Amino acid sequence: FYDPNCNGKQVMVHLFEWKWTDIAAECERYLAGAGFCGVQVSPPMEHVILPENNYPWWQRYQPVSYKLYSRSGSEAEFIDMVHRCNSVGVRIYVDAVVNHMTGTGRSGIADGGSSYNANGDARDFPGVPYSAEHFTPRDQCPSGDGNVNDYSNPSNVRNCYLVGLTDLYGKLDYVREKVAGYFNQLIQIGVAGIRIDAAKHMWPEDISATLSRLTDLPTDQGFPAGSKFYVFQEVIDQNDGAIKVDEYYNTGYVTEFRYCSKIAWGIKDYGQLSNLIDYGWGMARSDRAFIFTDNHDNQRGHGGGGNVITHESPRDYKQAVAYTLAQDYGFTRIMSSYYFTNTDQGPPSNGGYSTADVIINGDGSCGGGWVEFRNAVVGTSMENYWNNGNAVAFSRGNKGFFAMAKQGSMSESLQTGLPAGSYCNIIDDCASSIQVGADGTAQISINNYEEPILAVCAGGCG
Ligand code: LAG
Ligand code: CA
Repeated sequence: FYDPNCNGKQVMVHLFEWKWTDIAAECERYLAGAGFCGVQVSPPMEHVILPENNYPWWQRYQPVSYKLYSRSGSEAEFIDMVHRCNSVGVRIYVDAVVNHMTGTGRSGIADGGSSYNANGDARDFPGVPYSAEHFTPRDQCPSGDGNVNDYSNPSNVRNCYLVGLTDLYGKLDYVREKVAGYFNQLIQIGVAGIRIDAAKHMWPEDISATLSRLTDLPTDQGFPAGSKFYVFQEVIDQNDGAIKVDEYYNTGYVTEFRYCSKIAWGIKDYGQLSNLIDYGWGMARSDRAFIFTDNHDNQRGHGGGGNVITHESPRDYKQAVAYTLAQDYGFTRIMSSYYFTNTDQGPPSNGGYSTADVIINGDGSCGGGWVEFRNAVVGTSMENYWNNGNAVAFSRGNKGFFAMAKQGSMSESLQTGLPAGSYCNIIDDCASSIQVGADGTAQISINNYEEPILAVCAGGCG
């Protein structure tokens, strides 16, 4: 569960709420050439539809069945996307919502045609099918109202209803079989892995028992024989409760939310960048840490929110994402979302429920240089680390060098770790370059307020 199945590439992008047809085109148009490992897609299963809330993005976190029919498109469109992305070497990772089904008190018919009823004691999801006996019995949940409300007690966190969502009883073979059936269906199509939503609210042994039922990835979609599903688990551990990321190491990577806080502090105060990764604070080991500057929840103040840097402060955001991709910790994901003024707002629409097409500007902007840098320096560690509180620089072995200046300018003679020669800066498309002398040092100058960053690779990054 630890190999993302993309030939050693290092960066995933979350195309939040994008439609399958748009993602397929994006794989072919841009992501393949820019060196992306793959795409995290929004939950593809059938979900509730909530006109009364103006079709919020979070309706997709309330499953009705595992039929592949969602706001992003039909099953046929999903399969076409996976196949087209695989054929240009870009993998698809599904956001898997399997801790729960819909909220209590909800009933109706979803877009794929399946009915659901979670009114009162009813727990009817005939599209799977699940019924009342497949949900966590009330006596297993130690909270007064049946909802999660005590993060110091694992039984409360894992057996009670998360924000009123009907909690699947993952102990049952029947539930494990159904969830594994969903995953095996994805595998057969050629999906390379999953994010397990709300994994913190699931028992690690239930996840493990479910994953033990999975088949290998299909060779006809370009996976070497014996390839396994890649798994990253959403565990929000901010040292604020009983559940720790290391309980989930046996079943894959874990989301490291402390990194979001750390990089935000580091960009505010460059001095902090020197101790970004704090194992004493419980941060996940590097080969289990799944990291990001922000995610779909915390950029909206959902999922507990937090002090994170988002697109709302573009200059800081560029620095945070650049640093994240240049340093050597964890597996990285970047975020591509949509503009919003309200934290519940769904994606741009054609009116009502129908999601608008993504429009690609003529210049195709959004530089791929960072992804290429991270791929080019894979397997090297950070060396020659230098930080004066206003500017920071380091090498990645003898393959790459990175520098960033908080105020927009710096000029310093630094050890680059690179062989002698001239290297061009990927950030300004090689308009500037550095000259490395026989002793490995170079004069590092930055003069760019908006993008105060420099990165070079031995042999070029691309
Ligand atoms: C997650 N990780 O553990 C997702 O990343 C997060 O986006 C999901 O919550 C959550 N778990 C459940 O999958 C989102 C929204 C919630 C929303 C929920 C279900 O952040 O606000 O809850 O999805 O759609 C909504 C209402 C609640 C209501 C609940 C049940 O906001 O007030 O109680 O639905 O009806
Ligand atoms: Ca649970």
